Amino acid sequence: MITNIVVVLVGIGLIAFIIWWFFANHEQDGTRATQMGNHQEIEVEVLGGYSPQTIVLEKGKPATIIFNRKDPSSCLDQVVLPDFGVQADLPLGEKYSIQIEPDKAGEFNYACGMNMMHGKIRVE
Ligand SMILES: [Cu+2]
Repeated sequence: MITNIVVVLVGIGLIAFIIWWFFANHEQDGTRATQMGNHQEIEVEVLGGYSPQTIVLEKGKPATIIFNRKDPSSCLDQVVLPDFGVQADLPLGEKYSIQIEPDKAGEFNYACGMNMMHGKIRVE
């Protein structure tokens, strides 16, 4: 009986920790693209999701996002950036660059082909 209660409490603790971890990650400010004159560039690792989850681009400067797909799951074999009219197949184990023109400030979500994994682009 006591053992059961302990197991339940440990379970609740673990779940609370996972939820906290999940939301803590979401609150990150985002990673800024590297500025190279009139161009900017940032790499996003594709492994169980998108990392960094939020990338920050400077408005009005052409940007290259380099997706580095390390995840063999077919869930992540496609990336869709609806606000930028991009839909791309990501080769496994290779870097794949897409070019976008972030000419509007704001937050833009992108996702895998099934809309299950999400990343965010903040333009400022
Ligand atoms: Cu998916």
